[in-house]
Amino acid sequence: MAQPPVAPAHRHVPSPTIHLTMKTTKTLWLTPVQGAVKAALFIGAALATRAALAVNDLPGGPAVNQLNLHPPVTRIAVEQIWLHNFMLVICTLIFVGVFGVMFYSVFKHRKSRGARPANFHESVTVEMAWTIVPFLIVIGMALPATKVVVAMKDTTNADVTIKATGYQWKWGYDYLAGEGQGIGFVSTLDVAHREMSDAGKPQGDDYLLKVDNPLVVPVDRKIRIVTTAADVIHAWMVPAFGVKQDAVPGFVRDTWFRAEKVGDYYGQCAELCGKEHAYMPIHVKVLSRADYTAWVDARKKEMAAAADDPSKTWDMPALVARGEAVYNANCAVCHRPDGKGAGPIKPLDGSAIVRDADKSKALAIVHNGAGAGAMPAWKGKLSETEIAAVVTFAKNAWSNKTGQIVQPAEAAAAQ
Ligand code: HEC
Ligand SMILES: [Cu+2]
Repeated sequence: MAQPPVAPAHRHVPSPTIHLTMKTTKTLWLTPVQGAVKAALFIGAALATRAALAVNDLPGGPAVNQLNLHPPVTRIAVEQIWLHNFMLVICTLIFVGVFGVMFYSVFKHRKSRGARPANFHESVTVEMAWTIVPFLIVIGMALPATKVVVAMKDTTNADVTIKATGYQWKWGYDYLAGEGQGIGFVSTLDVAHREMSDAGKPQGDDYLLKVDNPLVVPVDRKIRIVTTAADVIHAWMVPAFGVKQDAVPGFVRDTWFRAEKVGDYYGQCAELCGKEHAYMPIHVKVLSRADYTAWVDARKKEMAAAADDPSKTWDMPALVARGEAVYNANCAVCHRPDGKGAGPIKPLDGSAIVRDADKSKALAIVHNGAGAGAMPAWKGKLSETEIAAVVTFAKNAWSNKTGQIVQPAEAAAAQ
């Protein structure tokens, strides 16, 4: 598969404001004078826009002038923040200690005061100390960090498993296991936000973070996210959950979270993936368990209705593909994957009934069965769309190249 050129991968998470300024700074590559004028204009404009834009904190997303990490909603995020502070304190103590001793020594023992260098080469005590002390500090940092990393990687016993596929430039979500299994959809940036961006007129607190279909998950349940990508490397990141996992084409990676609070949480693709990297946000909606069940039911009904609308007119490739899946799931046990059948099970490959231009012949057998029940009746067990699909498949598979297509409406009429 030809892949579009990708800029060198480095972690870069644009915030809405950074995105704005990046767009504008492009105009600064001009002559120095022009540049200075433009820069002055730009700063003025930026200040004016700042004043004009009434941006508020986005709960579950970025805050205005945010300095610290996001408020945590999972145990892992809490631990990460603790680790961050813990390391910061250790580093600060070392910094103050080392620079304190250094500056004190430089000042106290300077040459102008007649200091003479001491000689403590090959002091076993000092050498032992400066080997063992840093070693103990590193161990002291590595132990708690390892504990958290191991917990982050433990994706076992998930209640719901969802595959997140990165595309240029959107996310695909497929519920692979657990409540909601079978649900799948694509999540893209809200069109209005795209238009605001094109017009250079950002608005609202969720600018470039609003999607058409948010990922929906239940609260207090372990959600395993399996990441992969269809084109280039992306990364699935939701800071409030303390989750960031690369989505690599041809590979499967996983991560998990257990959100402890109902609400909306936002993230972005966190691996530079091309020109619209900033336009593939992540919106996770955490619902109560009851609301989640209701959402799953509604979504399933919608999907069933969309999938098997008996009045829908299909094209040949789509119907054959659907039919092949139906065949493999229901018919191949008896008629074999190659359509040759075996013993009393008549072959479909080359069958006169299957090839007959009168479509009702094959439809009648599939609807009602044959051979006194040896060939089961499928009416009611498969939808008319599935029956139309599998008959179309049989009519065009193997050596049966009839070119005939059976629409769901024809199958329904033939019952
Ligand atoms: C339990 C085994 C079994 C399964 C499952 C099965 N069939 Fe059959 N099928 C048979 C048998 C046995 C016959 C022959 C019946 C007879 O004696 O006329 C047959 C006959 C047929 C025929 C007529 C072939 C001919 O030339 O007479 C068609 C068409 C057909 N099956 C389609 C299907 C399709 C489509 C499915 C899946 C939706 C399917 N069958 C699933 C056992 C099965
Ligand atoms: Cu991406």
